[in-house]
Amino acid sequence: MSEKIITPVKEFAELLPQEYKDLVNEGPFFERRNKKDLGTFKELIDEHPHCAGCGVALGVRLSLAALPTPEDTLVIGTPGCSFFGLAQAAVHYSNTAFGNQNAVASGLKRMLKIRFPDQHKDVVVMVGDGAIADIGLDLTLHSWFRREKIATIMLDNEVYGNTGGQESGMSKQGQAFNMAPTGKKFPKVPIYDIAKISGCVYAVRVTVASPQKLMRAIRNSILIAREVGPTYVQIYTPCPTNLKFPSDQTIKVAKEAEKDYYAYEEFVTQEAADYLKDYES
Ligand SMILES: Cc1ncc(C[n+]2csc(CCOP(=O)(O)OP(=O)(O)O)c2C)c(N)n1
Ligand code: SF4
Ligand SMILES: [Mg+2]
Repeated sequence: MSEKIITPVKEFAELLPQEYKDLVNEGPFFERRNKKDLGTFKELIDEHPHCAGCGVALGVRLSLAALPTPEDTLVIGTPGCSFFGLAQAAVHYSNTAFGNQNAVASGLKRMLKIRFPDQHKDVVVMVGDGAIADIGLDLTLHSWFRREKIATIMLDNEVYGNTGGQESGMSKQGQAFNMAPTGKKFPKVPIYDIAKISGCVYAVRVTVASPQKLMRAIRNSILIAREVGPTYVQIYTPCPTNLKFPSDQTIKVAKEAEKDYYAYEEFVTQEAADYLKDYES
């Protein structure tokens, strides 16, 4: 992407709300950003519609701030709470029919490779747990089996948040919701473990309570997907509205989960580790 592409034509620029002018003028483009830079640049408009204390919104913000080259990144989303924020972020974004994200991302990645053979164009799927573990499971797995060079990021709030609280394959056993009041009868679907045996060359499980690790995982997953193969990052992004905890407790809930079933884990093949070492040196 060139600066020309993100700069609106004069007539249109005058009509844009200030929030969008800020995305253009103070967005993340062309400069390397990090966690410490959050709040000093504009990666998402302030009036995004996530609930107060939303773990998904935090996961989206940290992931966007960790993109190695936002100007050359295409984020693919699907219905779910994450797409509220993503659709209003300073990044190229395309939505898909629910669950189709990895199929659409595969096609776009191949098309971008043909159109820009000498440049890296990163295609990054950023969607909810229901989109990956339930309705889009077959398309996700087949993109990994085919070794498509895309990064897949799950924002795991352990529920269908966007539609008012239905049980997801990633919900915890025993957890009850507004629209699933009797409690879940089986454990979380082990997508992280499935990723490791389905073709992913790099996989990480992390929570929003560890922003440094999270951002490193996002960056690594995107760099490795450029050359080596599919990658997967699963982020625990607790939802105060549906899990019914106070909205100022999100980090505490994530921290507690880290001590229990959401401890940090990383899987990397030798080929991916060597690639990363060469890239950094
Ligand atoms: C084909 C299709 N089925 C169902 C829906 C309705 N729908 C929209 S979002 C959603 C659940 C999203 O859950 P998840 O992927 O976990 O994301 P979250 O909202 O929790 O972030 C559902 C079932 C839809 N839009 N399209
Ligand atoms: S329902 Fe949950 S995941 Fe969705 S915006 Fe609200 S807090 Fe975030
Ligand atoms: Mg969800």
